[in-house]
Amino acid sequence: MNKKIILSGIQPSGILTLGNYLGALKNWVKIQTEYDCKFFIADLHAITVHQDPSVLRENTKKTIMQYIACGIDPEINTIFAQSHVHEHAELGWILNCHTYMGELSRMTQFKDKSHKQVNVGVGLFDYPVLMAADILLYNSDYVPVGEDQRQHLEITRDIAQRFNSTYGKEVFKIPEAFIPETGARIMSLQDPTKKMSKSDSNPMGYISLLDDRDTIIKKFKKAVTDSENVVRYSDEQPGIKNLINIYSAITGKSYTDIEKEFQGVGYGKFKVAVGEVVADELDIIQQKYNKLNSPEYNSYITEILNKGAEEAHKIAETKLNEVYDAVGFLNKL
Ligand code: AQP
Repeated sequence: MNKKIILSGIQPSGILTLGNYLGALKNWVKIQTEYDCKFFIADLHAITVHQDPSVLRENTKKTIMQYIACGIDPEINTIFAQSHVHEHAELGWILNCHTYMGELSRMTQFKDKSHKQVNVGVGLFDYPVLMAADILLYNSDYVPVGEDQRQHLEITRDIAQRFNSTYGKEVFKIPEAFIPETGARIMSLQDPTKKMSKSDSNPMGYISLLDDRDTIIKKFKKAVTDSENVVRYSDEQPGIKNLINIYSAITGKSYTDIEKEFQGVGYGKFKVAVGEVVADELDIIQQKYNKLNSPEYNSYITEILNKGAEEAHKIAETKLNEVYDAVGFLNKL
């Protein structure tokens, strides 16, 4: 039986965070045997804000190693770098011609990210169209999306439906959101109203997957909370709610069990407990990562990328040909 197709990616715009892990990677590991998964490194997306070229190259390699260290199995999944499959950019252009300025202007991620830039690049505005191309190239059935990406999936569906009806052909499969069982939105440790981001200018706001134990505990100890001193899962206590979410996502314990476990215990002890479970889980990932990061694994990583790009290209090429045909481009003979 054909497995349903899932596509997802992460930008190599820094070292991955606990947010990327709990919101994406940990869930990908759970679904990787049940679905036909394409996991890519979104390097074309990363340059929507300026990246230092040598850092980007390093981070791209590190991102693949982090995928594998987190448990993504290269034997059963297609893992590739987005820029290695040129059809992403090409389909992006075609879809640009089927997307309205007004639609893109409503995207909240653009509004949030453009505020942080002095000169706002067109790529940042156009990001959702490239994301639509990523998804539609592979006939994806499902796309795992957090709350932050839901709007982008909606616009992908709109563009795909518009394209199909314009040309009177079912060229694109209409993808659905895949809502993971767990994986709350992880917030910044310094401002629990903002999501945890790898490009945060304050490293105290995020836990990097490669932070050492002492740094992890220190960051949790300094996490911004409130003065209630009661471990309770409530919107009025966003800092504590975030820590409970993290503790729950790592241990699998329910919010009420966590509230009971830390009843009458001050925030100090709770924060250290959260830091400890996170450090334990990341320690296992870091051991695998360090092994992959040694020179003897260099060619292994290159092989995974080459194989992934080849597999992805085959599917993407077929879809792009269908698209070129639908819009009326002359066949190259
Ligand atoms: N804080 C988060 N909580 C839960 N899930 C998160 N994801 C990212 N941050 C959190 C999930 O990770 C996947 C994609 O990450 P991305 O790097 O491609 O884009 P992003 O969401 O913009 O991540 P960052 O870390 O905030 O990157 P920068 O700082 O470069 O913009 C998605 O599945 C997302 O839901």
